[in-house]
Amino acid sequence: MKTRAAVAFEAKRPLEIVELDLEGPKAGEVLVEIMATGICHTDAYTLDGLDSEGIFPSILGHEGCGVVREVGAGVTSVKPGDHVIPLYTPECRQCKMCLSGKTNLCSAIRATQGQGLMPDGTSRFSYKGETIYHYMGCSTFSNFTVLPEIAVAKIREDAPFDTTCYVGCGVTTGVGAVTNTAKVQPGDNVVVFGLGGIGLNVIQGAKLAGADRIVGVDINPSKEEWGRKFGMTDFVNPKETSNVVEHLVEMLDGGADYSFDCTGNTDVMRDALECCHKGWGTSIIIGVAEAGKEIATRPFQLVTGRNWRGTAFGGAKGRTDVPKIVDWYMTGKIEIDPMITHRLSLDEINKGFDLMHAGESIRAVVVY
Ligand code: NAD
Ligand code: AHE
Ligand code: ZN
Repeated sequence: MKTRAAVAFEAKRPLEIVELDLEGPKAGEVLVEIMATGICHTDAYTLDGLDSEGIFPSILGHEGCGVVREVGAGVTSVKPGDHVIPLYTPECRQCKMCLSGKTNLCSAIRATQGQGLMPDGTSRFSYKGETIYHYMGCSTFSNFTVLPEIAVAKIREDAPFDTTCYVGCGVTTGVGAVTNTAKVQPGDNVVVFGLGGIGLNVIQGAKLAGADRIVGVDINPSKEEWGRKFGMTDFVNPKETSNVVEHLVEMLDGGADYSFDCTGNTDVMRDALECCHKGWGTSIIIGVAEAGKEIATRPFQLVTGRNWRGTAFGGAKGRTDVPKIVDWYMTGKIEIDPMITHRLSLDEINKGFDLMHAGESIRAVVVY
């Protein structure tokens, strides 16, 4: 079949909207009509050539929501008409990682996913006979995409596509980092670095968990108002303080119980660790750093009881947890609507990247 898609033909070049060929689903796969997709900073990072796994030409996008239109042989968990969210972290429930009970990092198809291919080692997309690669196993910047059955979460049908797509990455990552990874407890003090599409969801997760002080840190002063909307109690602009770590440690009587990096900047990651409370403070890395970047601190920071951890997709097990997060949204436990700042057509998708880089959007969503 044919599908319209925004193709990343090369790094650092705007996406091009073209009509592609898409092969139907093979055994264990499903064809999904994507109804809406968010633009996450990770898409920009890959398009900017900063991803060590970046492959071109490819179809980016990993924060979508849509409807199953066809299923391949042997598919039993979803059927045509089901509403689904594609999962860049699938959940096979059979691999060592899934069975460990210790992680959401399913390993069933990670190797081929990282090569831009379906689990059988081939791509379903082509343009003028040339292979176009998949991205993060999702490729939601295509109106139709093919996904392995283990990489879709079935969700309720009354959830609107143009907001619920955000659960496919940003909402689950931010809220899950607090509830699944850090397991923030009532009364804990939290510091969030970077108040964008992920950081604001960390803030709303921290509020949900009953955190006491929720301190937001951002170099963009317009983010103060955004943070306060979702439960931030204090704001710090690092440009207005000579030493942000000392400032935070003093402000929180010794430091944060939990801090979160939502910037992808390795210098910020160091500050996030070092503003944690001696003896127990834990810093969670969410931000994705440029290829070749490394983190550093004095080992003494860890010797004296601070902990450094990371999280992917907020520690969520996609097929199990994503439908629950959609329920949280639909019942008002968490908010999404105010964070969807822009709705665009597929033809306008490059504007969504510009808005993100200018710090003007929280989430720009492409509605097909
Ligand atoms: P975004 O562009 O919406 O937000 C980034 C925010 O960080 C902005 O508000 C910006 O002003 C702020 N910022 C930039 N430099 C800063 C600095 N030096 N100090 C303080 N604040 C600073 O991006 P996003 O969509 O929220 O994504 C944030 C990061 O999380 C990205 O690196 C993205 O790739 C990553 N991410 C990781 C996961 C995961 O599973 N681990 C999931 C989604 C996104
Ligand atoms: N490809 C990069 C790593 C990118 C990365 O860490 N991705 C996160 C999700 S970001 C979503 O916006 C993730 O899930 N990581 C776990 C995994 O298995 O990829 C690189 O450095 O090579
Ligand atoms: Zn993302």
